[in-house]
Amino acid sequence: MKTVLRGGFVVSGHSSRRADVLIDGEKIEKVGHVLSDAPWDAQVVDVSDCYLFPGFIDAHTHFDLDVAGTTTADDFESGTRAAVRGGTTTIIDFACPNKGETLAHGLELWHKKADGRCSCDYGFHMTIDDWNENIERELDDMFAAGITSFKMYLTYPAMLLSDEDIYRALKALKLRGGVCGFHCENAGAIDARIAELKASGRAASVSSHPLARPACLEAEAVNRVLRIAQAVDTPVIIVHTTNSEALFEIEAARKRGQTVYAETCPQYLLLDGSLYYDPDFAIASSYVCAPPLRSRDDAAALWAALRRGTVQTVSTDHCSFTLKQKELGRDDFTKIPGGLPGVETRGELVYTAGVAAHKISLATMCRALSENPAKLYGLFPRKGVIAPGSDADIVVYDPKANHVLRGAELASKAGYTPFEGFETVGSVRSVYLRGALAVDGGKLTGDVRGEYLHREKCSL
Ligand code: DUC
Ligand code: ZN
Repeated sequence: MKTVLRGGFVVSGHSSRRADVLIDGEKIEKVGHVLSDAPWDAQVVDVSDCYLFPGFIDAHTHFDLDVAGTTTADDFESGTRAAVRGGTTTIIDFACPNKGETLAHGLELWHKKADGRCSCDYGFHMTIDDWNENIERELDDMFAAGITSFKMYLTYPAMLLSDEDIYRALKALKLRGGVCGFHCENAGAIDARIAELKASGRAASVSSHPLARPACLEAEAVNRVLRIAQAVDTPVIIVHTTNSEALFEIEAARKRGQTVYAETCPQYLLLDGSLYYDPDFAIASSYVCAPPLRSRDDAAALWAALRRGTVQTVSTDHCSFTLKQKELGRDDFTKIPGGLPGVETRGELVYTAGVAAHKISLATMCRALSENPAKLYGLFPRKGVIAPGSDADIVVYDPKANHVLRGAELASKAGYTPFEGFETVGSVRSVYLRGALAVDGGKLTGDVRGEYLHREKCSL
């Protein structure tokens, strides 16, 4: 079955141009003036005045994850339904074995959680939260299983690695051509500040959360990881970058010749830390995530960094909890499960606050949401571009179909959105996943299945 998307603007990482797209089965066959090449029975879909983006890739999700004695509201079923509804045709989730478990066990567990349940294509990064010779040996199996990217944490006792282990793990990854993302926050100083805040009677206050985790302690951890990476002489990825001090460290490393990739998320671009001071616990706690939301100046610095390419990707860190789950921390801010829903709203938020507000170009949005994650995580050119031979993963974005975001109307099981009442410029009209219509008129068709993606090495 062939389909022609007729009359839209095809967006790429460097330009956008009016062109038709001919889809044959799961693949894109031609981009340009294609009607003369299409068979008489091809389905012609009018997408005039819409932007056609390569399917968005969200390289940072946490579905079906146990956190702080509870489990995320979204599993792979609801999480990927939410994803595809928002134009995300590929997610990469973090497989997460516990300390003491093998990577193979973590991978098997994540396949059990995801396989047969996904509405978009999916892959896994592997979390390294322990380091020894056995884990090093297992890395080869991970590459054979299509896992070429990893993650390490500089915070959280359950995940934390020592500088020595980070150094050794980075060396082992370098040998194999893997890339690693880092959650950068200084664990020890944060623990000390939590103890101080509790001792001063601020345990029940949500505003203690950002006070415990200031920007400088993120920047310290960014600097430490980058210096360790410098010693190993290997590229690294700084995930969910939130502030200008961290950006300063990233740019300093680039100036001395290091390859550093940086990610940020819509919540750090659009929201700010004043939300933690809302007197209503339900509202304030709904924004708790780590690292926390920062200042408006930091958000402005992130937009500028995205513009000049210091930040290359915008993912979501989707890690959703209901407001009831956030209640777990009513008396102790450290027990509020950390994380925000976001996988469903990223495209519309970045288009509205970025492109329509003239902060970034369409091409920059395309690079940050599609092309760069595809290259960074070994999916390009199968994903991340609308070109002959690529998967027909296409977002049809109607820039005139404004609407208001309402948590109650979203597919995520979080039941709320941190962007409640936000007026979008335009919306995701339809989404094709490998040529099949997954979203039609903003609604899930329900009959498209995602596949596991065996990823290659980084090509960014
Ligand atoms: N931060 C969060 O807020 N949630 C999940 C993991 C993380 O790093
Ligand atoms: Zn995360």
